[in-house]
Amino acid sequence: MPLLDPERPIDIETILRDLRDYRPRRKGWAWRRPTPEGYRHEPAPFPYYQTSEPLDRSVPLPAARYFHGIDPQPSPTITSEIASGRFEDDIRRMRMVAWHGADHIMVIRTAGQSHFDGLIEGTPEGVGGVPITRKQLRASRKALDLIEDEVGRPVNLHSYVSGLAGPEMAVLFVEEGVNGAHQDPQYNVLYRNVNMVRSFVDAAEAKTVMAFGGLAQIDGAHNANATAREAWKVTPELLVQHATNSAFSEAVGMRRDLICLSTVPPTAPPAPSVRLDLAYAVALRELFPGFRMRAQMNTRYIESDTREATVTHVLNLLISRLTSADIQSTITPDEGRNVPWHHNNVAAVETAKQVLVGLDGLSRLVAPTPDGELRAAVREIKERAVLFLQEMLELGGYFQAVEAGFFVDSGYYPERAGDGIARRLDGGVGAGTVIPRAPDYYAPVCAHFGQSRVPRDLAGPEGSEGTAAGGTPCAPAGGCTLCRPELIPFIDELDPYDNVERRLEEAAVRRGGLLRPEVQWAADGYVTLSMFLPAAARVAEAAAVEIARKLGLEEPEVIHSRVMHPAEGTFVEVKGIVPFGVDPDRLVLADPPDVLPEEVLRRELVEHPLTVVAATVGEDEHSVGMREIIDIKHGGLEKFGVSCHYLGTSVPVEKAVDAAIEADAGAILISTIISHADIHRRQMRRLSDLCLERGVRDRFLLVAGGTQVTDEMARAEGLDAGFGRGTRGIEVASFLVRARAAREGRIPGGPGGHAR
Ligand code: Z98
Repeated sequence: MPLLDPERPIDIETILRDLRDYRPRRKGWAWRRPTPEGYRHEPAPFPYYQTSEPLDRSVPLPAARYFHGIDPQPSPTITSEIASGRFEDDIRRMRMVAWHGADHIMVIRTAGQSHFDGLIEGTPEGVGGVPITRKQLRASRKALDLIEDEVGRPVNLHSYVSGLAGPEMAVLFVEEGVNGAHQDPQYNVLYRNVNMVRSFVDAAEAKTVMAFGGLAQIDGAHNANATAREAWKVTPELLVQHATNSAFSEAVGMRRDLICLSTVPPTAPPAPSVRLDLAYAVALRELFPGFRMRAQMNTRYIESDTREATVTHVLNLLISRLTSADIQSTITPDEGRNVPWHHNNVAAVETAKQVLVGLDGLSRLVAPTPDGELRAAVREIKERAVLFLQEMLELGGYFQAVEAGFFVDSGYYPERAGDGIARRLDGGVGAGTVIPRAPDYYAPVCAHFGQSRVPRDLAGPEGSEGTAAGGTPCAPAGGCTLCRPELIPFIDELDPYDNVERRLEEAAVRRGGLLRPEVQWAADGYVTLSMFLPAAARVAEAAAVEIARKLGLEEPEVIHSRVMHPAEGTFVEVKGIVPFGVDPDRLVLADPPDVLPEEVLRRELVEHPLTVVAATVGEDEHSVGMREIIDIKHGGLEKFGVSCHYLGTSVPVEKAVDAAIEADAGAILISTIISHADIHRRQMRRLSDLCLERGVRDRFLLVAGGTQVTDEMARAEGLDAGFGRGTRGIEVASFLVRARAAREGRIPGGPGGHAR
């Protein structure tokens, strides 16, 4: 398959071509490869202690440009949850997040899929997630195989194996090279009201298949946190839920190092969250050695404020760094107000990367105190969890405890609020569907839980149980889809209307060859407007919608509002659809500013020092523009090593020339803002003439700046350059360094350097 071209969008048509014959090239979960302690991400000048191998291609954090463009990847796997409803759009999103450092793509499945008691085929559009089908998985895995090559790191694909069709999903996932899955029978019982017996029997089969395929498993304990009325109170129960799924998984044959506990910091500010969350995180890690930790974000308290959500996530990441995380989840900051948007997926991944790298080596500096408040809190949570388990046992076990409403009760165990989710042993979806296996039951497959007997007529000479003739349990039957992928039936689209080809056609029509904004689906047209209105919330929200409508946005809708003061005003964010596109071929593109790299400027100015004399000339009292060009504060000439003599405002041109001669300067910079009666032009001409009269024109570079000045104008008046509104110090510095070097027959930055 051809490699992706980093300069071009991924071609969905190519991904979809020949899917029938596509085979995933690897199976099972891939962890990041850690870098040794003290590793230097060259040319970074610092050692790192909790990072992993770098990417071949990536988008580094914004501030990386001050650090030689480095992009250290933190140690934990980073998740992005992808859920637009259309897998063809999600594939592009997967590529974007992979470039920002995500290597675990968790595809949220469409609402209600956990109630399907079988697999679905084709690629219908989803609601609140993507319908998980063979074609969708195969296309996603194929795209990720390409993306892996592009970024130079394995990227794991993940979805859900809970629900009524858990075992079928597990088989599908192994066949299609899916690398991880949520699997927790308690999730079925508590949140989907699937019968308990059915859920645990299914889980045994599903987990066996997942173990065979080397998938990482994530449990569902965090859901108790997300649904509880007072989330911090369910911490003892969370430990019990983790224990139940982990023990069951190991008993079925899963490897401990692929069993990931979904640990979620239970609280968020204004609760004193770090104090509460840290105790739970420490208790969990102490009780579950050898298991992996998947640090889920707190979603319970996310509303529509992306700033608030981000701060909660940063605090969650602090907990991860103070304890440990093998997989670091990210929830998008817009989770509470939209189906997450592309750029918010990226924002969440960047938040995780930024904070984890920023906190690199934290535990070398601070460690939780061995005694004191934290220990007492940890002990208390553990004790409550043990008491919870004991009472479960006294009652007869897990099923009885569920019947008695033990779970998701918002009392802090052993307190009870009586509001737990009670289910009946003989109730729920799928009740009564579990039947004992016949004594001669034979499952002709490589991975299967429990008893399976090869029929006599198929059995090899040396036995009739389990691994029979041919070495695998399925060999007597001619193999199974887990070991012989050519046996997998591939069913393409079943619905002539609701399928990916149709959607791609519709998107092409919507685009019409034009560029349109998008956040979720190709060319969906959505943009966000942010505004402050000096009115109370209700009025401000209504006004914001009206303003958006008048600006021409279709379907305007308030997605966030925040009171700044009950009477003084409200900040409102509105989303709406732009009803047009623009033709990219007809855009006039501004040339990027032609500046030298900062290190080249600095080197040049050390090797060839430069003094400039600067003044606001004529009868002009404006000083701010010139000061910004000179002062180090906002990146003026001083920052790069230019020595500047600023003479002040209303300086006669003669005085500027005298001062330059006296200081043996290399350049004279004049600022001239007032343009009445072309005075600015006359000042420029005066400077040029005076230097010529005195015979010093060749000694100085002559530069003018001001809001009405242009380069052409300055040159026409005899100067070497002119700079207008919005000029930055680095542009002037680059000009001075280049022009002087050119006069001296040198190239700044050395041969092959930056002569442009
Ligand atoms: C997460 N964003 O964990 P439905 N099985 C388990 C689950 O935890 C979940 C599902 C299935 C969160 C998502 N978890 C919450 C153990 C969901 C989902 O029924 O298709 O929604 O199953 O990343």
